[in-house]
Amino acid sequence: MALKVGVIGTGMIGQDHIRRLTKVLSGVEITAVNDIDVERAREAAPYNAEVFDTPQALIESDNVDAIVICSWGPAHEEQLLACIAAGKPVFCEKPMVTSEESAIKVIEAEVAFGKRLVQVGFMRRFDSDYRQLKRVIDSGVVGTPLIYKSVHRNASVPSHYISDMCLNDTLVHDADISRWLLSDEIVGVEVRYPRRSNVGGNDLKNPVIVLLHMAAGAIVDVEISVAIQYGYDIRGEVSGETGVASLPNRPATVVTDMNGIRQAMPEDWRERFIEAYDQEFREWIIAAEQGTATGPSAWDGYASTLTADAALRAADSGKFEKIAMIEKPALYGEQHAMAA
Ligand code: NAD
Ligand code: ISE
Repeated sequence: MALKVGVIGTGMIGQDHIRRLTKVLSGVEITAVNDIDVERAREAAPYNAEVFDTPQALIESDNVDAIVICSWGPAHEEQLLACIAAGKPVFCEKPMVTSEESAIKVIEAEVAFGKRLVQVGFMRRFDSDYRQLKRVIDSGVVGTPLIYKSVHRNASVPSHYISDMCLNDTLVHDADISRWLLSDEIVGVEVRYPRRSNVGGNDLKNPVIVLLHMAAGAIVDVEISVAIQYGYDIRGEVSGETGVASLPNRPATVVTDMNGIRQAMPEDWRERFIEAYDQEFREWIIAAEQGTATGPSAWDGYASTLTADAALRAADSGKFEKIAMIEKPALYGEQHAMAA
């Protein structure tokens, strides 16, 4: 029998996930949708799905086995806690929540429930290129990782995107993938602003360079540029003691014409990570059918929230800002060594 899913938030990514859950993947059926914009929910609702007035009513419906949250970050805490209270598996888009206090509430609720229910939308972990890069790092072929360079370039961002979002919206992907690739925790953050780009409007402090200090001593150098115009450009390269391993260039048709020889870039995250999102949901469905969750956890959501908070502090202070984590509950596996 198909997994009955309710989707909360039917905006840009909500609609994309509805498309993949109805047209790409099997074993799943969307039975319910909700959005504070009721008209948008109605338009996005697949045939036969019920439009609910509130997230709470959707979560509690007997016709919903599992929930996908694609609302705005500040709404996630309440919706996640309601899913955990109902004992239903939930996929929640990043950022999991927007404060340390909220992240701890989610962790405490899940630990009290006694089983993982939450998967956070860090889709890079499901991308085949990142998975291959992790296999290479874990194999030891490049030696102990010393430096990781993470480049995160958006062609443009919407008008509501403000400077802080480079650090509390976009950076969370680089923070999560660095922790995952290096199997380590982030213990401190520095932020530097180079010369400001005049392209893109929004009066943005863009680009920004973030240094993530890992517990074992490696440093991650993140470039975030959100108005580079030419496409969505995501790069990653690890320098180890004895070698270097990088994400490959994505294959793309080579066009030759009077302007030269070139290959197109993906326009945005939907295109670049299309297979990763599909795989993320394949694995979510399998776990949700068993009443649980795998993949990026509430602990990972907590870690990226702490990094975003520290980055915002570092942007203000111009200094190294330390991160202190609570003890990792056994539900989320082993604690990585933390620096003193
Ligand atoms: P969006 O503004 O296009 O859509 C969000 C929708 O949620 C809107 O329709 C809004 O009306 C609805 N909403 C807001 N608060 C709500 C509430 N309390 N209850 C019900 N509905 C509510 O935004 P988006 O770009 O689709 O982003 C949604 C989430 O997905 C954000 O957290 C964002 O960071 C994340 N996101 C993740 C990725 C990724 O690559 N993983 C990409 C884009 C967006
Ligand atoms: C967006 O919300 C995402 O999650 C994208 O993956 C990221 O590249 C972009 O910067 C964010 O705004």
